[in-house]
Amino acid sequence: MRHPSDGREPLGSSSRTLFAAPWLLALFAGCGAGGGQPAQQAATAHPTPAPEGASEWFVDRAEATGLSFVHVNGMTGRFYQPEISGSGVALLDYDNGGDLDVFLVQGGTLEAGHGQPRAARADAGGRLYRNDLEVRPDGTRILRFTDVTKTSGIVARGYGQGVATGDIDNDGWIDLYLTGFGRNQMFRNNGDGTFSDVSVRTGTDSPKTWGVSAAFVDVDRDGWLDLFVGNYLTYTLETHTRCFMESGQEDYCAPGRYTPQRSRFYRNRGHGQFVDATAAAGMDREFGPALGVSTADFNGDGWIDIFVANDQKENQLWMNRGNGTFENRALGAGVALDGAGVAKADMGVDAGDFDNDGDEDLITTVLTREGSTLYVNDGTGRFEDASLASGIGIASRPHTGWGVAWMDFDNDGWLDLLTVNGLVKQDLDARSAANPFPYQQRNQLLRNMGTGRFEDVTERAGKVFTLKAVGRGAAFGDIDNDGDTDVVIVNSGGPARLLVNGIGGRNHWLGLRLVGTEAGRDMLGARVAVTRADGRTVWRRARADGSYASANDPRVLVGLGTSADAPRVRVIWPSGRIEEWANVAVDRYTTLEEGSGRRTEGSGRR
Ligand SMILES: [Ca+2]
Ligand SMILES: [Ca+2]
Ligand SMILES: [Ca+2]
Ligand SMILES: [Ca+2]
Repeated sequence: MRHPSDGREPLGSSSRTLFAAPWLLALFAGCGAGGGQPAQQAATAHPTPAPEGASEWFVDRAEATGLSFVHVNGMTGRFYQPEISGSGVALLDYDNGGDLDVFLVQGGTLEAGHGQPRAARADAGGRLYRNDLEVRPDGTRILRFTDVTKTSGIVARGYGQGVATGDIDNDGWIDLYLTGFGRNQMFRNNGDGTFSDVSVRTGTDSPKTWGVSAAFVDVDRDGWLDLFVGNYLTYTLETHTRCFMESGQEDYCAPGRYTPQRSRFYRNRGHGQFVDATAAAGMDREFGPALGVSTADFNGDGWIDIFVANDQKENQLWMNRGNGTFENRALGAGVALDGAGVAKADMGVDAGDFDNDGDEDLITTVLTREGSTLYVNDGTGRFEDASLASGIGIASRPHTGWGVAWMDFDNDGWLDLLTVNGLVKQDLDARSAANPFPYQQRNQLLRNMGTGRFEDVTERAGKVFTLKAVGRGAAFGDIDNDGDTDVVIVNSGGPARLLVNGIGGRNHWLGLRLVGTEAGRDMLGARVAVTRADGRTVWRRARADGSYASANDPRVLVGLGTSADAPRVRVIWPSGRIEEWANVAVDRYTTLEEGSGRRTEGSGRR
């Protein structure tokens, strides 16, 4: 258990012992004075008293906290393709209140002959919920959400699919991008609780496309976030094709029945003005039915790359050449197909250093009987399929996976895997009058044992993991600011769930928000090396993308196990600048601002 006083240790002389290491002396030689003092946020040192159900690892608190969202997929038996793929969710601090608010993407009802999909109800469209988290003096956390969609000015049009978050104009207020069937929408955050629809003005509305997962990423290091949008299939209700299972039952078609749609890359010319640079970046010729997008520096050259997970087609690994263009090296890198040469139905994806060797590894979620794919990076951007050796392949075979994240749910310093599952082919045994569209499955939690192998701990993860639903999007982040990762899940045609973590707080943790000097925004793509007193280092990065059609907490949460010593933190900013902070307090969130640390030389690797 963590001690109440751990978070209150002042930054003091103990840190100087770190300077005894000769290599550290070399690192800090010539550094200016005044650096290395991180800006402390309000201490969150008090352990959280046990809430109801705290003996369980995860408890669903959606309804109890006012997150009362029910997804509408509009299934009527006509099997229109977009009905099966929605939708996503974003965790974003839109009001800079210091806690994560929630945007949930809504579907609707699709009707042929209307050109644009029509909303199912007057209150349809995505919903924005403000987090009114209250932390009482005794440490009790009261989590409450208020639906602020109406006053926010966000009017989500059409049949929604996904969401991405990023501050497009560097004004310190996070902006919102919604993908959907028929058009996408960009909403600029006005900083006063309201948003303006700037889709057309920013040139990112992309009419007649079917966008799913998107990611903001500064690919050219100019300080402005660019935008990659993964598009799925060329499909209209008018050209809809009927497909049947072997049993004769009509169902949704496999993606191969339709032509993939070209994904889009928009370059931010500055101040949130975008230009379609898909062709200029060299991304216009190779594309597949894209469902998942994850951005990370896969070969450690300091330039952020883009991985695109395609549904039953080869994936793309867009390696950033550093001159505004990309090269798809997926085949040579071993991530176009799985280790057996099969193009699986990749849907969700996440990049993270699960084996703590300093490079970004990949997980993709796929169809039932295929088994998720674990691609292990050798440090140079070449990958090996370790799905079987890790145990992940076998464990995930019963599931059709969507939302996924490398998340250290127990804060032991090893990234675990949570996958959100739901079928795309009907489970005819479960079909009934009450359940005419039986696509339900259970979610899964796999614990990283630190040996390269994973253990299925779903049965121990809480009652919420016994429920079956049609899981799709999932966003991961610390929604109650208590130092462990919580999860918001969208279930197609069902209620959203808020899985509050009740186990991570048993270990120590480090919470970092990485912001830019001028922009004051989250520096997506920044890499962090956290070195503990015993010399062990873990690498993490600030990211909002990954999972499926969703946007995660951009803060970096690092599990420290039983170690309460203040670690040393090195940050590699997207600009290429490397800075170090000698000791950063544990069990609380600290904001590290670019330019306020000790500048160091060195590469992006250990
Ligand atoms: Ca903004
Ligand atoms: Ca690795
Ligand atoms: Ca773990
Ligand atoms: Ca939490």
